[in-house]
Amino acid sequence: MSMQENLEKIQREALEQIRASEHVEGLNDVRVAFLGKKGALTQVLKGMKDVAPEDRPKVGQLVNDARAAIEQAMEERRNAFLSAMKEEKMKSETIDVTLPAKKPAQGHRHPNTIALEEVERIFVGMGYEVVEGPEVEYDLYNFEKLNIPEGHPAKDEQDTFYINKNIVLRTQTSSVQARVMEQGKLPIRIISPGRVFRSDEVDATHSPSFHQIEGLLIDKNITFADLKGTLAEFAKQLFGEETKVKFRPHHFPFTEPSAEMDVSCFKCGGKGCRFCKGSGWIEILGCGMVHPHVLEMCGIDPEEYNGFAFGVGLERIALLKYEIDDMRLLYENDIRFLKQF
Ligand code: 2U9
Repeated sequence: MSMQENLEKIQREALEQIRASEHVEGLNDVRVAFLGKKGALTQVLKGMKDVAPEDRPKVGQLVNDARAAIEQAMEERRNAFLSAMKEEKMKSETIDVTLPAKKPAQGHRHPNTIALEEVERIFVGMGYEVVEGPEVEYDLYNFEKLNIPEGHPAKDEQDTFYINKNIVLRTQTSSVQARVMEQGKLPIRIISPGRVFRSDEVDATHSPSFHQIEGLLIDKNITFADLKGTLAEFAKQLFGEETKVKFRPHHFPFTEPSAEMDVSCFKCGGKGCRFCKGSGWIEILGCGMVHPHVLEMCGIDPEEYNGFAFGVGLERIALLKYEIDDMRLLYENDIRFLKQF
């Protein structure tokens, strides 16, 4: 086989393999096989020393032509691959602007927050101010000034988290109100919402940390009728205009007389159902006339001023309003639960 025939054969084979290659990497193999250091065409060049000197320019020219033809074919095939890949990419990344947009996930207020804002709205509407205070509190404000002295059974009952002998995690937000009374600006009309702590085991109705809203009104000539009127109005705004209230005598160290208030069941209207356990009434809050000794200890003259106070559990309101049967749902923050509100 002449040198020329050999070159033609190499070129034919190379072009054939280029046509048959299916991707850019395949082309690279062809380049190595023909144009590489040990490639077929390179071998021919190495054989030039055996070619007669007068034939060398011609053979050289033929080798160069073959190389150029192979390189050009490779370049064309490569470009074809690249534009096919580009087209594929464009197709897969196409955005269909006619598709309906996805809604961004929207946050929801926690049921506790909704209930709190509702209670605040009602009392602010009656002229009350919202006051907050420290969660870590002196024994003095949490117990002493609220008529719960050392050794008082209420102090043992409420299993308290002690920071040290004199400092506790507050068990009630009354401590805030004791602080406000001490400041001596009268009259007082406040509610104090906030987190409180009791060393309770977790179950469907208990938690070591929950929320309270306590209210306090101090002025001249306040009577139990004022307390009843205020809390009856609160109940109506919270549970509906037709809501009735009932007061049962109770005992708290910081109020005298004291009572618990029930509301007529807003599910059955008082007839008795599963929700109110057949009684027609639902217990909702504790209240009473502020004990004269508490007024005295907070620097207010009980001969001149008196008032009423009440306390309500925020979780209790949220559970009732939304008919939730387990308090733990309010603390777990499961998004599937929260997004229902
Ligand atoms: C001062 C004087 C008296 C606040 C009151 C209650 C009755 C009461 C409980 C309801 C459920 C707490 O969340 S709960 O466990 N509270 O029953 N709280 S009277 O009395 C005060 C407050 C401040 C200076």
